[in-house]
Amino acid sequence: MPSPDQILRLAVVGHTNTGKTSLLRTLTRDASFGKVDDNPGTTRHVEGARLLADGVVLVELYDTPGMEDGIALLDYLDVLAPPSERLDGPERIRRFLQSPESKRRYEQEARVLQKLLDCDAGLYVVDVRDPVLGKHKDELSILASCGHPLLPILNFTSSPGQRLAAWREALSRLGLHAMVEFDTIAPALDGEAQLYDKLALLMDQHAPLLQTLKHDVAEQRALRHDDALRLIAELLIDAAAWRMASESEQSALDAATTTLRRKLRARENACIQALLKRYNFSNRDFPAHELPLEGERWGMDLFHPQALKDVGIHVGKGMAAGAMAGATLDAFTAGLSLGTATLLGAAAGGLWQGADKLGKRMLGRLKGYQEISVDDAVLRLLAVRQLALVHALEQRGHAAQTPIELASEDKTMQAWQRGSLPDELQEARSQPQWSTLSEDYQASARRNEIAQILAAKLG
Ligand SMILES: Nc1nc2c(ncn2[C@@H]2O[C@H](COP(=O)(O)OP(=O)(O)OP(=O)(O)O)[C@@H](O)[C@H]2O)c(=O)[nH]1
Ligand SMILES: [Mg+2]
Repeated sequence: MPSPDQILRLAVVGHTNTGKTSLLRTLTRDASFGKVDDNPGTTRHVEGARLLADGVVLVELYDTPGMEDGIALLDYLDVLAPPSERLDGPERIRRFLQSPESKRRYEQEARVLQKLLDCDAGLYVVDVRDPVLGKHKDELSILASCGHPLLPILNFTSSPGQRLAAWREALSRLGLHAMVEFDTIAPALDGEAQLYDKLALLMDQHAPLLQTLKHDVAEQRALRHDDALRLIAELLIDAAAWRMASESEQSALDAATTTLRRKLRARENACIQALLKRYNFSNRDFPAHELPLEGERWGMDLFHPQALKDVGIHVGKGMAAGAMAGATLDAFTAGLSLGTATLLGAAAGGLWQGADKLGKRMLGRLKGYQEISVDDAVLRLLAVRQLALVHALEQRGHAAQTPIELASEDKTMQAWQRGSLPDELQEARSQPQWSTLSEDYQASARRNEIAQILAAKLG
């Protein structure tokens, strides 16, 4: 475990309202960190957070209040410590921190400068939509006086109206040549890696620690991805394997279909919750799925033809809206891929090993039963929707405020929109006991193996 002096301490600084608190949220994957708001002056005090790898604290990050009036502060510093005195940067800042104005007019700025002095380096957050003004230059020159490396973080790079080139030039003129584009709402997949690499260039004594952090971030990302695909594979197996027996009268079939839909919606919801949790997001990030029954968001309902069309799945006649939409009716075979006649004959002769589970009374009435299972189109919808969700979660920074919108034009999703369903799902179809939705659910090595293969195919 590194001793406290081996922990890298970073102050997140910058003009007010540039996304400093947002950066902390995204780097810590914690959407509840601090307070984020459209108005300037939101953060009033320094607040810390930690970055860990393997349970070991590597970095302490400090959120600070925004700088507001760099021009006036620089003038004040020139009065307090005139150039003729030849004080160096940190000496000038220390003199300011002992001055009465540091407790009054410049209280916010004093908190920032004190924190930056205490830290090893600063991350200077820039809103690249802002024009480069004198106040920015003055505040940068004050921050640079603290004598620590400053890495500019160019934020809002995915927003329209940016002045990236102007900022790059202005920063270089102030001697800041290393900088990194990092949009806190939609960071590039390798955004953190770039940030830690650039930082390592500025402070080579901390390079090994930053390497460790960078590798851990990549490893965690890969683990999350694998876990997510496994969650989806489990959902698909549960859905594909599931078979419900129903008497053949229409009213019984309708009732069974209603049950099938209700339970499958709940099962999809459980998968969505698990995915959100795995990526450290919450229902607030994806409210669209919360109204899966009738109502204005019918487009999200698993069994509504519109939901299929929305994600590019061809809707056959069977999926026309109606009482049985989304369910497939079969002669009763308990999922075995035997001809019905063979099965019924075997069952009547007591040879079929599933007979015990069904009970003697039922056996006599086998012919009067039908099986309901989940339609292929619904399996496709389940797959496409979860894949689209994972895609969105992987692109999303924890600073994001607007709800997730699913898009379904990814390559992996295309295979699920058209093409044949994977063999693994066909196999699951004939194994009703593989569905955790079934009362007869049984864990098995083969199911586990199939889930693994399916997860790999989803990737
Ligand atoms: N579109 C977009 N919005 C962002 C981005 N970063 C921050 N915001 C928004 O900008 C506003 C300010 O973000 P904060 O994180 O509160 O900024 P801050 O620098 O901590 O602000 P103060 O504490 O007031 O100095 C919020 O409404 C954020 O949601 C970004 O990369 N893209
Ligand atoms: Mg803030």
